Amino acid sequence: MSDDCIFCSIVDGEIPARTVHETDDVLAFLDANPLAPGHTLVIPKAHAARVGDLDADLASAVFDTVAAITPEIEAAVDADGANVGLNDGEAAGQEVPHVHIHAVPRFDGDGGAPIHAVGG
Ligand code: IU
Repeated sequence: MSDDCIFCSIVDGEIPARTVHETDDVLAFLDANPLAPGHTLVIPKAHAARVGDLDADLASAVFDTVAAITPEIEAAVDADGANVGLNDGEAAGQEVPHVHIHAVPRFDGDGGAPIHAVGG
């Protein structure tokens, strides 16, 4: 828990969020400003600002959750794919300094950009 961290407040239930999936170590919830229906954030419950702050076990747990739920999210919103990505550091567009992986459902012909086009 880190004071003044909005995602820690979500983990603690002080700020409401729509939980998609939860384990002892990981929480997945719907993004408050979704880029697409079903846009989900997957976070470690323990505070870690940057991806390099995660120990190996927690990094595995976070990615295991991403791998498990992304197909389920796609099915739930009838998507054709998903962008799965992480902005690491302010320079990379990280707005909330608590590690989070985005799973953004994508739809054939939706006109969005793939991750490799971000900033390009
Ligand atoms: P970023 O990778 O740090 O730029 O993404 C932050 C995301 O957190 C962004 O998609 C916001 O919509 C989302 N978010 C949220 O879901 N709930 C909040 O209270 C806040 C941000 I602040």
